[in-house]
Amino acid sequence: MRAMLIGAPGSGKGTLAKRLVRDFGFQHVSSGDVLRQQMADGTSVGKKAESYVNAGKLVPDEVMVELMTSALKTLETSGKCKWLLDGFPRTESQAKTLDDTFDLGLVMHLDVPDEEIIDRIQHRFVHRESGRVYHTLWNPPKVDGVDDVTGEPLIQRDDDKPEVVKDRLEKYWDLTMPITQHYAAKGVLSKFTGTESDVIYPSMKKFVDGWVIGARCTRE
Ligand code: G5P
Ligand code: MG
Repeated sequence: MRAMLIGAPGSGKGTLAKRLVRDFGFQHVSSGDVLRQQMADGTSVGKKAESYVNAGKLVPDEVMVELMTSALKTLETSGKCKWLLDGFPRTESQAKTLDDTFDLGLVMHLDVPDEEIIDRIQHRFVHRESGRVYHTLWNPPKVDGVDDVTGEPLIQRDDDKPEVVKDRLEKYWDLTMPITQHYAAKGVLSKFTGTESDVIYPSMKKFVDGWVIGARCTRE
């Protein structure tokens, strides 16, 4: 029951993960959310990561591997082995280290064109504390500029500035996209191509429905 979403920045990983959590009860583990929480808490990892994240650069592999495998081990120790990774692994080296610890049963590759992504990210606003994501036109908050749940102000991520988004997309194509081959070779990769999450999700849901029937956590 260990699954993963892989896709470019802004391809809709967080948006679709939310729906998969609602429909299948996955534990959502987003590396970006984990890092932003560390940064907000001012931990030593957060301080180390801040300059990389804000500049759209990848945080060093050894920091990410330690952070994410320890988050996953904590889940597994409490009996939760139905999880959905979002944003990790992002390099060949991260993927190999993850493989040494856990077997992923399903890797869903979101394939969304860069032009669509650049347009979306300009309209993205987030609630810093919870990570809730909005789009001013496609998924607006009930009240302009304010989080639906807490009523607190929404912000734009520092790494959503157009020049930083360009760098993030380059990193994706150079370092992350190639690792889909790693999962294709293992026979666990499925690709979902499109420009609208509302169109991608029904086929993704159907696919996960079929996968869940055959998948089992060893602890369940
Ligand atoms: P993150 O946080 O992992 P990214 O770059 O992977 O960041 P991001 O930006 O969070 O991904 P997403 O989750 O794929 O994007 O997309 P989303 O938020 O759901 O959707 C984007 C916007 O589009 C939202 O406003 C949403 O409402 C809207 N939207 C969704 N669907 C549609 C649609 O159909 N139509 C329209 N019009 N809009 C839609 O990582 C951040 C940083 O952390 C570090 C790096 O520095 C990274 O840059 N990091 C790592 N570094 C090293 N290794 C790792 N493993 C790392 N993980 C994170
Ligand atoms: Mg995200």
